[in-house]
Amino acid sequence: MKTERILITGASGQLGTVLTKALQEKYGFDHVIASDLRKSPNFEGCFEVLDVTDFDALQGCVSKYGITQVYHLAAILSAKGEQFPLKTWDINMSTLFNVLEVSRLHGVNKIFYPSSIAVFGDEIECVNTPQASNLTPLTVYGMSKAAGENWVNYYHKKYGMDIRSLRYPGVIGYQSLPGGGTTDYAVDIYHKAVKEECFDCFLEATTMLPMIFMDDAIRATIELMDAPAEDIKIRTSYNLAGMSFTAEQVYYSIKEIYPNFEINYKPDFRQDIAKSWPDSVDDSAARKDWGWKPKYDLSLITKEMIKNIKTYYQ
Ligand code: AKB
Repeated sequence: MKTERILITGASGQLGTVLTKALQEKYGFDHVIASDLRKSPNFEGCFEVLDVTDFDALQGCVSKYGITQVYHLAAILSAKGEQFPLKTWDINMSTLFNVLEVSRLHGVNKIFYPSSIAVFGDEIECVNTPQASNLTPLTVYGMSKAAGENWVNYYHKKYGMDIRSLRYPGVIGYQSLPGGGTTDYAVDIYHKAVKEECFDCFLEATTMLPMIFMDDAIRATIELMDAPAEDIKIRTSYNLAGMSFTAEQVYYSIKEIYPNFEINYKPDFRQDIAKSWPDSVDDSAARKDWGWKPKYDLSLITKEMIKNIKTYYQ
């Protein structure tokens, strides 16, 4: 078997931080090259400062390390993207094109491309949103991911490249902080609870969104990437579900541990983004094709989040 050399873009981000560690454990420290615009302070391993909008810099890195797999996580997310719509489109698309072209030219074996529930808009069945739904996203981030899904499908069909993708729900983890997303509230709320501070929620109490615990999100990514190529029937992107909850439900699950915890609902522009996304998604294709099954529900997440976040503030 050819020795894998894995490049992760956006490795200092919320998912990248944890995925890098998981891939280091799986493939060994020397086989994983983490890259981002900045290195996280406590990072251990091989790191390259890399701006993926720079084709030559990316090409240099892929050829320097003989990269065989790319996990392209670098992107501007939904909420931040609405502040800079054209820049967001430009960055999200140009980084993807660079990854696809450099990978094609250098014979990279496998690529992972994260998509998102943001690809859906308000023209869908919002409960159990089917895999093959109308994609009319209302954010630039969602538009870039819907276009990206079609581009990775195109590169697979035209050049036979093995590119795999998941439509992530909001990811909830204690290991790293999210930034610029609409689902970020569901991580921030746990930090406020542990610090015994009141939480100002930028969504309405009854807004339901699909979410997934970080451990499940990482496991899904690795299981998808490990699956035999012939099992991957969907080459745009798979719906992926963990569980769904409202802001109020996560608040009450935290209150079981911190009875004095308080919340104020102060919806802002992110409420409109959340309203345009599904309440829950149908991930039966992922379950059938490569055996996906989530492990964490809301009460388990709350216990894990609080237990681990507590150690940061002691
Ligand atoms: C966001 O909120 O923008 C992301 C996502 C759901 O893709 N977490």
